Amino acid sequence: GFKALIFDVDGTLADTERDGHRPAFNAAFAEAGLDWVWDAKRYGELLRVTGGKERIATYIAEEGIALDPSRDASEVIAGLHRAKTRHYVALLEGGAIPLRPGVLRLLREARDAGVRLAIATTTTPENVSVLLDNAGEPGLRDWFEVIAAGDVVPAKKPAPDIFLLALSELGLDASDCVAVEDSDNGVRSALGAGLHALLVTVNDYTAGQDLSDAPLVVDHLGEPDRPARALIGDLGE
Ligand code: XBP
Ligand code: MG
Repeated sequence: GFKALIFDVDGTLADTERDGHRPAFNAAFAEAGLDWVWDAKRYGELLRVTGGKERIATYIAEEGIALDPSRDASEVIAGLHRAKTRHYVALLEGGAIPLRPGVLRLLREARDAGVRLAIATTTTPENVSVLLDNAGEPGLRDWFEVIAAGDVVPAKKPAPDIFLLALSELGLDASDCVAVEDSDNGVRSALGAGLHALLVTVNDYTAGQDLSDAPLVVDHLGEPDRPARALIGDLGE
């Protein structure tokens, strides 16, 4: 049987993008005195770029925004991004974003069955901690043996690096693991790492993406008549 589940975070464990990351970016821009506002639609376009700093850099380039030439652009972006993380953490500490339906059940069933749990995400490590610590299940963060997150690898998704790191920290082969993702970038990353047992649970931002390379795509993990365990059975266990 499968020995571990490796989860993406944003869009998979929780719908963090539209009402979590997006307003946090906007708050950071406003705080810096910038008139940049990312509405839900524009943010959806910008989501094709993973990583908050990378997303800000893409926006600046696409809008043709001229930054203060006396300051290093990557420093400016890093400063905005630090502020964004601060706003995001504050928002989630207030319990703004719950886990998606079925997620906690799947985690609990896997854990009870001795299946190991890991995370492979593009997001900043603090963002993972604050989500798990405010999900209504005390100690949830410790259920995850491996949390691979953010800038610890040279290339973010769709590159396979972060899944490869999670696999190496687990000490498992890709064929022993199931990946759970929500997006086209995540699918490319997981498949690139050799994770062919791949469950995709779409959300409003990713439902229209080309996910045809994924073996199993569902709307959410919460179908009462079809528990997540049965879905994973469909992946060939
Ligand atoms: C998630 C992301 C992240 C978040 C913001 O992608 O792209 O950038 O939007 O995180 P995935 P940071 O779910 O494919 O890992 O601002 O902390 O980078
Ligand atoms: Mg995601």
